[in-house]
Amino acid sequence: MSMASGSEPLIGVVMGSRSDWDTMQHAADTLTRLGVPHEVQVVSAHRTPDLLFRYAEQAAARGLRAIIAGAGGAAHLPGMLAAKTAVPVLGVPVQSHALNGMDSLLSIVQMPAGIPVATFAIGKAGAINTALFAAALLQASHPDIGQALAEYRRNQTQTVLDNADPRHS
Ligand code: RP5
Repeated sequence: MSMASGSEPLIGVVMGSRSDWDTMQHAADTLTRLGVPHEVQVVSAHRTPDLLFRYAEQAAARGLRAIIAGAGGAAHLPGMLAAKTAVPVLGVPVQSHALNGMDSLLSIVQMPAGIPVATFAIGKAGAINTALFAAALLQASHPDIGQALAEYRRNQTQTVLDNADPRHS
């Protein structure tokens, strides 16, 4: 497991395969940019089910406040984590080759009533937004993260305003 941004992790970033990292690195990078302590690990619902159960069972006691989980295809990781922990799970549908991520999206979003997974957009946009959402969840208890989030949004707005003419780069 790899740690980032200093102190004990508040957010877990997990993914079903190393092949998901191209997408999930955007969640981790955004958390780093916002100064959110997090960890990163491959946890596969199908290939390492016992690890998945352990990860979910220990998440709350280890101090995780949310788990960002990305998976593609038969994307059971977010739902199974949510089934085993009350720590909020934010799901990222990874864009699959065969079905372009529609399979991932539907696997993650169509949870039965009683076991929620907050499901985000397919791919990079979803990965970034899970990190921003996690930061928003943390800001009440961590004002520094709230300030970083506000600055992120200010910068984003300014970038658009500074580049309003699409004919010029
Ligand atoms: C899922 O299967 C993973 O989340 C990944 O998106 C997909 C393919 O995995 P690999 O065959 O690339 O390891 O479990």
